Amino acid sequence: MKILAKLNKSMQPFYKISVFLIMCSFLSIHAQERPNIVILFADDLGYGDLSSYGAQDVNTPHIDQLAEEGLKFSDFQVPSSVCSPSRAALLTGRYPMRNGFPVARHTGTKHSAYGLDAEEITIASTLQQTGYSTMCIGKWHLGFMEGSHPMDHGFEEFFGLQSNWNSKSAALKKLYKNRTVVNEKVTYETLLESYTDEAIAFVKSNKEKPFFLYLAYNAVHSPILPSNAFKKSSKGGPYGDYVQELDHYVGKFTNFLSENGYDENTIIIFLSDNGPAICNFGGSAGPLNGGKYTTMEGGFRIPAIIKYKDKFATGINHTSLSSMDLYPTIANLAGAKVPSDRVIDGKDITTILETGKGKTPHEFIYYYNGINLQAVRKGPWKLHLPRTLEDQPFWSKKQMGKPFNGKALKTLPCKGIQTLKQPILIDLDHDMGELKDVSRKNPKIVEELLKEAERVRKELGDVNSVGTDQRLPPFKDIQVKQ
Ligand SMILES: [Ca+2]
Repeated sequence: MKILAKLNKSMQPFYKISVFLIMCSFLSIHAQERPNIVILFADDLGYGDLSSYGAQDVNTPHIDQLAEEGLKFSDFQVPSSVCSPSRAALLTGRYPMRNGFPVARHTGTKHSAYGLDAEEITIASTLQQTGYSTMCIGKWHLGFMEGSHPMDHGFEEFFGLQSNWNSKSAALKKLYKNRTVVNEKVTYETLLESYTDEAIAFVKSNKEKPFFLYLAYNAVHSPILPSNAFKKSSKGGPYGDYVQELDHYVGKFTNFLSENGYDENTIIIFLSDNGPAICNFGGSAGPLNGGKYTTMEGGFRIPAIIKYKDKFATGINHTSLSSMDLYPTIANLAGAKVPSDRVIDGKDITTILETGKGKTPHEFIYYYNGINLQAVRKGPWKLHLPRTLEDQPFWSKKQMGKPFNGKALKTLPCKGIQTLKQPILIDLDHDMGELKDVSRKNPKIVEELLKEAERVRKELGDVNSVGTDQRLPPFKDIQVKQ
């Protein structure tokens, strides 16, 4: 027995090394099986702002190439037409009314405790727990206090700004690496390049584990300040130049992935967080009406491209999908599970991505402006609901142009339909510009959508009611700025 014990003891290091090598081998194989995931999130980029989406005054060859090599979507929706709620929804897979982030965050004292709730679970948290390296680069805009910081929501690393860069705010010019300021007054025009270089460095540093990169570019949100190399590069003025600069850096990153053998095992997702700020800074929603700050299609329908070489379908896809679908889909592809203790509004669309076919998984789509439910959609039918100016969030309080006159929506103000006395029905299959009310010819559809509006109000809330599954922000008068 003594000899056996001695032998066993002498063999122990070999056993340990063997077990370690087997584990390494398993992890390596496992890492190869699970795809890397990259979300390239543009800011305020409109449905008509890319040449692959019909823009005439810009040239965006790199994003267009992604569209050529991947799936390009014609009806990809975000559940808010302003920055913060759209970001919160993408990361949690939940409507902003459900996840507690229905209005855009600003830096005033009213919003000092307003951040992505610590109880919310993000794509990054889920992937981190299943063995992914996770990084957030760029604009966060979901609160920077403890519990809301990107590193409190599953991102192992962060490089970027807490919100929108602003020349008049000391806090909004600080560039962070994780929780530390690395540049007190970062020059705005350097951000796109810095973010791209940081993204490449992150990928290079991850040899063993699969990675999840959320790269939230600040372009083409205001200020519209393209760097010198891109000034006058387009026919679209500074805005077009800025779009082209964004395209250049998307290309620098995607080319890096292709040239270094990452394509076969990396899913690249490109999309915008909301429609263009056409009232203020320009941009184009193409054939759609309205833009940022509105519940018109121009605010909610955004350019979106998904590429997974040889594994996903290619071409144009017309299915109604949502940015909230990304969470459960990515979780599925990564072999992870979404939480079962809460409603996830997004659906797993893996099969649609693989085949390029399939019906929308969303029976209804809800359009909230702040906490005001303004439209409900089923298939091609979109019912705009009655609303007053008082119902609007702070960014839509001021009347723009003439109110809707009840006859024809020929010249909508860039802020969409701000007031409405009677519901109007749009057939998006034949009228994606939302110009013609067809409610009189389709009373049953109107009735069904009104009924669904009442139902969802009870669940997610509205201006004058709190829903049964609505997380309330930590301040009163949610839609009032100060
Ligand atoms: Ca935005």
